[in-house]
Amino acid sequence: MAFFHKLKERLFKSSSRLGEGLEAVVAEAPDESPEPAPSELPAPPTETPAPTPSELPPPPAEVPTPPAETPAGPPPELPAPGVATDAPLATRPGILGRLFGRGESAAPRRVLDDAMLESLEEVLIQADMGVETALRVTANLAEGRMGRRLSVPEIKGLLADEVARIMEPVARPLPIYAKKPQVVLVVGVNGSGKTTTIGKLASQFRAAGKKVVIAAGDTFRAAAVEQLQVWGARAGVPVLTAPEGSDPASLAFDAMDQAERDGADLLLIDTAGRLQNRQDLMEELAKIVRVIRKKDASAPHNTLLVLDATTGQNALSQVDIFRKLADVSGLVMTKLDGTAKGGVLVALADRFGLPIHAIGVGEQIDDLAPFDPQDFARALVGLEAAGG
Ligand SMILES: Nc1nc2c(ncn2[C@@H]2O[C@H](COP(=O)(O)OP(=O)(O)O)[C@@H](O)[C@H]2O)c(=O)[nH]1
Ligand SMILES: [Mg+2]
Repeated sequence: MAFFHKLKERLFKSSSRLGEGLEAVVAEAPDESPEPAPSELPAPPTETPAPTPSELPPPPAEVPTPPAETPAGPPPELPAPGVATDAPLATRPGILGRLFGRGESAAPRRVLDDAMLESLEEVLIQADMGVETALRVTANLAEGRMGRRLSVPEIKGLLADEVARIMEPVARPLPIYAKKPQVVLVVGVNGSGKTTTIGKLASQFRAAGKKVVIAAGDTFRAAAVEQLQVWGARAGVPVLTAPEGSDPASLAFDAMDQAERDGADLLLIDTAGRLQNRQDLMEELAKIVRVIRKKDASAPHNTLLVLDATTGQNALSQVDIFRKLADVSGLVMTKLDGTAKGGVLVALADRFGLPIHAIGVGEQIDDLAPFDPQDFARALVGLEAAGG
């Protein structure tokens, strides 16, 4: 849990922006129901009627279609009043149970209607979740809950569930193979955090007892090579360099040699990220791949695309571009600390389904964490860690 607190703290900008947005949405119409109604009671886990009949959509709309995630079987019969028809998420114990169970009824509430849904969408879009994903998340949240009166903590819990559900399938640590050396090619635009991430990865794998070699394949800037040497020294990992302006592919070839000779477990290859000249970059990456395949036809075993969270929606087009340039096998998202754009990671997961291996939350060597969807989702919406 220690890391979660750091993450929560670091993701504070996203969290507070999203949290404030939600408070504002609920405050827009804190209590629309003139008279007390059954739904005033905390936690009715049923499709009980909303405060006033006029606020209900026509009955068929209450159970529009079977939820997408339960395609089996024929469409359900219209439920008898009071019969639970909640989507699976709503029946999850834990978060909701805890929220409802703890006198949260005093919190301001707002009836979930179309206007409120639209406002929620807006808040999610502001958090860089992207229009498509924001619409999907709010639609799932609304499923079976139209007309209910929701508080901010309840909405946060529901949002966190939805976000976690999108993120869970893509949360996978960098796979480690028996293959020696396992070749990891690291790509991404300039400044996205490739070199820093390589330093952090090298340090963590080294600490886990792996033998690591780094190839400073960004030969365009002498500064990039020096930076990597500093990281290598910190991590206690050898860094192979070549003179400024030399061919990165031949460096990669030499690095393969050395990694094989040393019996290294991992070879991390840094690359330049000059997107200004896409054709050059494509040829450069293709040549690196061609050359390392002369040594090992199955290499590179991973192609990591490093994305900078502060670029927001632009990260989506970077994935599109780099998937054309290289066979991207997974993502690392850096700079999630201090950005209000962390929601873009949800959009990425939703749109591409590429594995998210790790996230960067700072510039220090320890500031790279495995991606935990639950913690991320809760931090993003501004909730405490699950279980305390
Ligand atoms: N705050 C923060 N800064 C980062 C993170 N990762 C990298 N950086 C910084 O981003 C800048 C660019 O990183 P660098 O690794 O040189 O990017 P590259 O051009 O892709 O190799 C450097 O100043 C890094 O310290 C992160 O997770 N959080
Ligand atoms: Mg670099």
